[in-house]
Amino acid sequence: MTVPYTRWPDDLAARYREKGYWLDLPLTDILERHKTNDATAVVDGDLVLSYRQMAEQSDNLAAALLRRGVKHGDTALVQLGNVADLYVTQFALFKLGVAAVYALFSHQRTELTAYASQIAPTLLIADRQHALFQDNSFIDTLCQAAPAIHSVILRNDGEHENALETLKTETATGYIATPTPADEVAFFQLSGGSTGTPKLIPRTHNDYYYSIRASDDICLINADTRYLIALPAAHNFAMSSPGSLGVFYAGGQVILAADPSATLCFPLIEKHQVTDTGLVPPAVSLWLQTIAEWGSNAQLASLQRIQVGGAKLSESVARRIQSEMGCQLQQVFGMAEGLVNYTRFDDDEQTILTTQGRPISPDDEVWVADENGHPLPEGTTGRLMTRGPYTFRGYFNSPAHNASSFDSEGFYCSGDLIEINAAGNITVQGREKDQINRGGEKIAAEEIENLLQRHPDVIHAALVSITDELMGEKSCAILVVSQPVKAVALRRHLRDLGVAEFKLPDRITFVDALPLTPVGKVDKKLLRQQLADQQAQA
Ligand code: AMP
Ligand code: DBH
Repeated sequence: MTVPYTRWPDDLAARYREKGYWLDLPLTDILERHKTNDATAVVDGDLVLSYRQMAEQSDNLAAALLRRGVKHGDTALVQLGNVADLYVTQFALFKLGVAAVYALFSHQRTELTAYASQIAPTLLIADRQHALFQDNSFIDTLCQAAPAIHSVILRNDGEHENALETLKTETATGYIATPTPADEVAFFQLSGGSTGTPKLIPRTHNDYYYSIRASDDICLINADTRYLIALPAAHNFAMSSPGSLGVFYAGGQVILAADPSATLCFPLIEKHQVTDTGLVPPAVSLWLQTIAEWGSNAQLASLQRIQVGGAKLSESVARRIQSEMGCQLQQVFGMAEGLVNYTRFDDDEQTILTTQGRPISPDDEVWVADENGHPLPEGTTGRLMTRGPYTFRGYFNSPAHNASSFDSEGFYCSGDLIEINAAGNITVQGREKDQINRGGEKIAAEEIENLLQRHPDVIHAALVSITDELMGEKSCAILVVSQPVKAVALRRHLRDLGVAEFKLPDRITFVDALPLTPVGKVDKKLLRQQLADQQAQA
């Protein structure tokens, strides 16, 4: 069975092929191009993997999974952190034609169960080093939620027949890859989302491969690139803008870091002579702070370019990058749903410092709509609407949500409020979707409100953003309770239900009743205003 998804209409698909965006090549081609290359592909701590080794290990893993009954057209749930095995696994699954969800390492029970129940995987690949997989109890729960799982492969699980380490080293003889056709789903990206259940984004080989090749041109990636991946490696930014796949396409080197802390990253940059990296704004601020404290940026001498995205970068921080880090800035405004905007390195300074750039492709159609879906004139702020050769056409199995996220011509409404200037550069002005952007990590308000409301003492819950100097935004839960309950107890309740730590409310406050709009919805604008007033007084 192939994974169902909403396709591009024939006329657009024909156009994307004609223009050379869609090459009808599977993503396995990225590795195929370099499979006999002995140059380093990935550095993961002491482990150094060449392209040849990555090609061999992914063949081995694919063949071993095939012997275990995993087959073309299946789906998989994978949770691996910033480790070389993530890439070996990804290429193995591309080769097998298995569409996977690559969950973030920060994801917990709630997220993994939600993904598994949506895609009904036959295969689970995870890491014993993750707290959830230290014993088998959660695996049993997952298998109940997703009874099709028949193979469980674990990393760091000793030396037995189902350990990832065993599978990737069992030599495959004569294995031949059978990726899904290039216009089929290669894998699922994760949406930051705004709904109770996390949504999945089907990405095809054709669309994703185009975004990667075109990103390489814009981001100046080549075989000499040494790219530090310090953000979650499975995130769309770190995977494709240009990310690991962009670096592999060009034959460069990926250097992995477990997190973006300066103490970890600066020595790695120096040791491996890193040339490029991608960061979220709070990480940039922390790097600048470290440079100021140490009075030196000498360890960053090899760093030529830094990409910043995931959340809005302030002009004041942007200005400091060139002078204090000694490298060029590229702003990136992207989304796992598709559309990615970059400032270009030859743009004027004002554009680089104050805009989030312009789309990758001449065929990215981006316009600004008012609340009724009508186009607004240039220079006015409104809703971002887009379609194009690598922007998805619908979330997986979500007809109701799709009906409200797309207009009748297939334009996706991202929920961002933007302005487009005369030169076509976009500035992100705000957001309409019910989401908190906590330094690039997205929190769907409804997901956390639902979980809070499962606490016996919570009657109503609203989650809204509060401004934070370092993170840009943090989250605040405003609760109506039936009897006094401590904030620690509520956080424990959320942890017990199992959600990513970054989704726990940073602040919790209590009110007698939530304010409502005239139509009876919770008035979040008013709540945000009230919290801002309180912050201003404090
Ligand atoms: P996600 O849904 O997790 O892929 O996150 C995509 C969203 O992140 C976008 O729709 C924006 O709201 C936000 N975003 C990404 N990059 C930027 C940026 N450079 N400036 C402001 N917001 C951004
Ligand atoms: O925030 C994002 O999702 C994002 C940011 C920069 C993204 O998906 C991307 C680049 O590709």
